[in-house]
Amino acid sequence: MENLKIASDNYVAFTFFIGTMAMMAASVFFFFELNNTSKKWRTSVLVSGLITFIAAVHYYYMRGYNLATGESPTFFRYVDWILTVPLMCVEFYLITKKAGAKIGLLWKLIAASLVMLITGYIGEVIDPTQSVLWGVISGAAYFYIAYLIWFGEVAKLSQTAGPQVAKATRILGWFVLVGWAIYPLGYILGTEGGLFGMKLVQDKAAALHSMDIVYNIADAINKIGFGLVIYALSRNSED
Ligand SMILES: *C/C=C(C)/C=C/C=C(C)/C=C/C1=C(C)CCCC1(C)C
Repeated sequence: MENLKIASDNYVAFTFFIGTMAMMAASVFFFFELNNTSKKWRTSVLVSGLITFIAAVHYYYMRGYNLATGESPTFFRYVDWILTVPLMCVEFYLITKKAGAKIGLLWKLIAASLVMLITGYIGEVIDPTQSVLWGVISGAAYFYIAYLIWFGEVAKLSQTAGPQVAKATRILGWFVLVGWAIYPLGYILGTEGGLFGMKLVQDKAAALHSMDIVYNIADAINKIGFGLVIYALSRNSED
């Protein structure tokens, strides 16, 4: 049992614990607010709740895994991302749907996010000697998503969907551009043979631990904050 107790200086385990609680609380909030949400926005707020709920379940598991093994739960992070990131892409489709977004846009966003995450996993876990190549492919898919949101179809549709949707899309665009950029940075710093790889990182275990803390904080902002922007939109939009 000794190593299943969170030591007061174990910040990795502590942020996994706080992450679990925060994701759970956010899910309860989004689900309970569904009743007071207009029909037009109900699916969007529901998806916000699903994103934090899926994360809560993964965080609960990752917290236990990390305490029991002391290791970084890379595999379950990717499982969590592969379920939640496409759902975040679904949000962009849902909020621009009223302005005429086609189902093709939804598939483009989902496909790009899957390419980004699957190639990232290959580079991080399966084929780390080629991590630069896989990272570049993954990065290209990431920039494609950012492009669609900032300059492409999502941006154009959000302009015709009214000022509230346009504003929300811009804020969510910052989440994608800045909030999501934390993850490729972690990849670059932590992956063996990565751009800086072992040159910059002397102590791989310590690097993975600080990466976990950064990821845990980033996830809370990117998932709960993202959902709250959608929630605010559901309250502010006149129609
Ligand atoms: C809630 C979780 C989120 C928003 C996770 C997002 C993850 C990414 C944007 C990951 C991107 C990556 C690259 C762009 C290149 C290197 C490999 C990844 C998968 C870390």
